Amino acid sequence: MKLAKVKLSDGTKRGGIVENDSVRLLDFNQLENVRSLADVLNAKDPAGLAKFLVDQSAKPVRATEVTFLAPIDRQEVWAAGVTYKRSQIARMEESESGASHYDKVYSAPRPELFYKGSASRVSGPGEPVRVRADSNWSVPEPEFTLVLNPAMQIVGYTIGNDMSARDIEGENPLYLPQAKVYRQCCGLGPVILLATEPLDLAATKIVLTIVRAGREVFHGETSLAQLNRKLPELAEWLARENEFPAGAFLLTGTGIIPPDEFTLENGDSVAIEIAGIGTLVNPVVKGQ
Ligand code: DO4
Ligand code: MG
Repeated sequence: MKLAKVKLSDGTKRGGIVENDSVRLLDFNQLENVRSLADVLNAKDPAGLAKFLVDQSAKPVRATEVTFLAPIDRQEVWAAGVTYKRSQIARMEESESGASHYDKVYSAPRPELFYKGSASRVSGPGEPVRVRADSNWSVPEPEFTLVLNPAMQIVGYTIGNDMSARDIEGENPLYLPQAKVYRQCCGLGPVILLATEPLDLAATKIVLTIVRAGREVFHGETSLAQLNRKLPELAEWLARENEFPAGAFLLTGTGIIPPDEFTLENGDSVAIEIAGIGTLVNPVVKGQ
């Protein structure tokens, strides 16, 4: 089952179950303790609860007639890094002083995990993601993203874009928070696929396409089979000595990095497709 947050043509925001090309709207006024998509995700049986909440008085709406919003409420967003060989190599190349750190973290038992933001820094489908005005080398990072409940169980999957300033991170690894966390630094959406079926890692393809002035300027592909960590392992490390009362999103790292001469420009369009989930498309803005 796929769940989403949508905005209707009259401006109202609703939860929904996405089925093929239509959305069945949810009514969050039926249960006192279920008022948001996060409340559904954090329940014992998200799929059963979502079915119960379907608004029987509303007809399904066409997916093309609603705006999909970032499927986040009060959860924190975190990210894992250097979880694919491609990322390890690229990081070692971009950082003279920090190369050995990336090498070590790729194979160390403890993964790299960093805080990426809260809902205020997240862009939903169609909303801009940002290149920092003080960066001249920035890329999108297309990442399979775990949706975790407060018990840190994996309840769903979505698409994440970990926007990254490679020049700032490369200058000094201690600048990582500035390279990674700023306004509009993260894309999420368009839907959450509930984790009810086992995942076929090799079939879970991740495709990144970047379009500039109508022309494709980058295309890259990988799959979850290339991920050097187990998904539950990443969730377990994030949960250590930590509490997430509202749950969390965990981006699991990038396996696609454009060539070193590539940087995003104002007006580019970034599309990330993950098999089984959908496609997250965001325009790029760069401040002056
Ligand atoms: O070490 C820096 C960040 C790595 C990262 O974001 C990734 O590999 O996806
Ligand atoms: Mg990343």
